[in-house]
Amino acid sequence: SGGGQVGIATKTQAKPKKPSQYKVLMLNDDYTPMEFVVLVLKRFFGMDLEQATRVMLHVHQRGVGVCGIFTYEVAETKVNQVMDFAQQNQHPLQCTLEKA
Ligand code: TYC
Repeated sequence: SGGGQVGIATKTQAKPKKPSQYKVLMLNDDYTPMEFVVLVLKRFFGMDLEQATRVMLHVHQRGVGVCGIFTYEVAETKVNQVMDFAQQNQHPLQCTLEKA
């Protein structure tokens, strides 16, 4: 009938940490056609024509711009897809990752 010391569980669950986020950056160059960059932004980043045009012009004018922010795995996949697609079409377009 009771009396015995009953321990209270105090160990908490290890916190699942939120995955780090990475920016996918598009870099300007002098040769890739503007329409190709717009196509890339629509195809791989789900932008509509208006968004894609705005981001493309930003990169064209400023040299670099953010295509989106993703987990590392997704960001790496996007970069590879863009680089493969640019190479297939013989454009020097460059895309890279940066920790957000
Ligand atoms: N500067 C290119 C041109 O004048 C257009 C361009 C925009 C290229 C954005 C790359 O990420 C880029 N044709």
